[in-house]
Amino acid sequence: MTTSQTSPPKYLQENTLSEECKKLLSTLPKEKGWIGSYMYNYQGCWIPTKFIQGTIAFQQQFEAEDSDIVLVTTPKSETTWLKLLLFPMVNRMKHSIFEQNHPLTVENPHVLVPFLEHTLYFDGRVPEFSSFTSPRLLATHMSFASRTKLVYLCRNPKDTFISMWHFANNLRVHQKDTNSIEEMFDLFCKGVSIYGPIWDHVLDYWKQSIEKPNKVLFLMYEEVKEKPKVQLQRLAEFLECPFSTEEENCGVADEILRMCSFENLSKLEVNKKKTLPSGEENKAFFRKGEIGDWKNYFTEEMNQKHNHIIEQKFQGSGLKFSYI
Ligand code: PPS
Repeated sequence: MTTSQTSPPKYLQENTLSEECKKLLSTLPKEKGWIGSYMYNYQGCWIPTKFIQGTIAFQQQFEAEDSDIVLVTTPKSETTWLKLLLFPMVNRMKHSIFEQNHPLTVENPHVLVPFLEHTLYFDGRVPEFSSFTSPRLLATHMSFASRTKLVYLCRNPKDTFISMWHFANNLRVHQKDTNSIEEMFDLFCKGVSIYGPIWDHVLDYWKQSIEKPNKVLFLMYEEVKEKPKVQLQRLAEFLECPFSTEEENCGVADEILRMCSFENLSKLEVNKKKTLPSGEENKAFFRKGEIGDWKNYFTEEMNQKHNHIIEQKFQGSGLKFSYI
């Protein structure tokens, strides 16, 4: 009798680590992983096993160019949306937003704006940058100090947690092994979330944006959602490519917002049917995109515990989250 075994999707395979990396992992604190087996605390940040090697390669080898634009988020803070908005905005001279086969209609935003540690340097590979045009649009979830322009997007941590919990369970479904909300909430509160602690991540970039306002733009998803056009114009000005009067008259900013809306993008064939080279289905990145979904899941006890942590961590920083 033969037993047929299907191999796990690529994003769950963890057997490609170098001996050197395995040795390093054996010295680091570890906790249960949200998606893969474990997460390791590397330089104060919780990183899934699979991404450690790429993280180190990115840190050691990446050479920034002055014109680079780097998008930074914690996972599930609306990274996809930021990539969606930035790509057509920055490339609007090359690809008119009104063009029929705009790259956004045929490619997933994570392919158009790749992650440094997850994709370009994945497994310690040497990336090929020759196909990139200037300015290079790159993304990271890492703590990263650079001389290039950084755009940081954060989202209220309650919705970020719910989004991460759903996403992780969705990806773990292949293992028939989903995580309970209680267990993951406890980890999240301890700071053990992917690239967490989330509070350190957010505070680091919040401070950088105050110290270097020309280099680091700090955006909040809830503010972008409330006044998208104002925030898109702010983004364009920060990146020194403001919309001209002619573009204003033609409705370029409005068209970017329409094109990048959840309703429009999630319906596209590429985002409904295709998968990323790393194996995740594109549709996993489009769930609801709403503010306040946490209310459908949090108990009063979870809410109070979370509020208390937020109060402690962000006290005196001047940073306030909007939950509704
Ligand atoms: S990742 O893995 O870090 O890149 O994921 P990330 O993109 O940060 O988080 C996914 C959430 O973003 C929502 N999303 C959008 N919201 C608004 N508009 C658009 N176009 C859009 N695209 C994706 C997605 O639904 C996830 O949020 P939740 O709350 O889970 O729905």
